[in-house]
Amino acid sequence: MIIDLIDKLYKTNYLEHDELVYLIYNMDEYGKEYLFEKANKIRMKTYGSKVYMRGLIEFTNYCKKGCKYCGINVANKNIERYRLNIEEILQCCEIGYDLGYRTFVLQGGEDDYYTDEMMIEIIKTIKDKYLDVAITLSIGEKSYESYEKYFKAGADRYLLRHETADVKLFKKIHTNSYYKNRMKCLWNLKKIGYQVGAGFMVGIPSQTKEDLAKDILFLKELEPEMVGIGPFIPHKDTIYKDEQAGTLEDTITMIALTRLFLPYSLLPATTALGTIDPLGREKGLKAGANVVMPNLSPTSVREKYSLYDGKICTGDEAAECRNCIEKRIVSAGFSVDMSRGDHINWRKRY
Ligand code: MET
Repeated sequence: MIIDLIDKLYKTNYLEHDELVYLIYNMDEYGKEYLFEKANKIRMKTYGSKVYMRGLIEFTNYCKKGCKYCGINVANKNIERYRLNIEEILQCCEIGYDLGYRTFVLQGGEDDYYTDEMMIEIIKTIKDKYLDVAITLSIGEKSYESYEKYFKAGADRYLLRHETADVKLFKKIHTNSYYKNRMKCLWNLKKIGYQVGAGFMVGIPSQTKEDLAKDILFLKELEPEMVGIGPFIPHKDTIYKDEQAGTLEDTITMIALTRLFLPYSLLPATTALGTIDPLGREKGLKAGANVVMPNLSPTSVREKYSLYDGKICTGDEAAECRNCIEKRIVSAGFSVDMSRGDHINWRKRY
């Protein structure tokens, strides 16, 4: 029965809610092997064996939000806060560009120190200097107007994980962030013309299989160009410090299902996946992922960007990160692609 469902999903890129819940509930070892094989096959048809590289710049760990699972939430007094200025951000880009990166992901907490004018200056300066790079922003919930200004300044993509598509669970794990607004932001980003990244955590305390089915069906409706799926990992300074992390198996099962629902999506094998298992990212790639996001942040701040415990690569220089991940990609049977790596159906706007 589950094999039939996987075959149906492979053929039609869709399952009804009840079918998907049934599939997740009844997934066994054999079913997973079959699912990963199918997900890999679809990825081979759409993007081939290429793995797209994104250089991640974590430019501020100040945040006004109180996401209860997150190590840099506003209530955490135990971490040292930092901000990179425009020169420091540009320096990360320079190192990254020389290493071959053509996408820079500017990520940070929700930090009003960076006004729209400052963000626009940062975006414009990078785009003026490097004509062939894409800029991805990941700076949380903003107004339509702000998103539009960043887009006009040259930002190409925006990552805003929905975290969970279940409104009750969303409410439970956030304080001053609201499901409705998060969703509105995602639809606004699409409307403006960004390549949009949504995504969710797997293994959030009290999350059910129905919740996970909702996540995937929400993605199918939104049709984002990118989907970040990672395990929940507890952080020592949060109320979830003693909770279990999400598992590798559950996370890669969700990646594979997402690949089958959204064949053309760009799916990262996340750093969090590499944190819960030494070969987590490789296993993610084999289950249908096709993006990795090595860190370009200065090593002096990496420890401080502690979203969850045990984060890997905090000691590595950017060049080391590039080499290490390249070896891993190749050893898993894939090839590194350093181009901008836009979504396959994306039309250039210039
Ligand atoms: N603060 C942003 C968000 O809420 C970026 C990720 S959190 C470090 O989406």
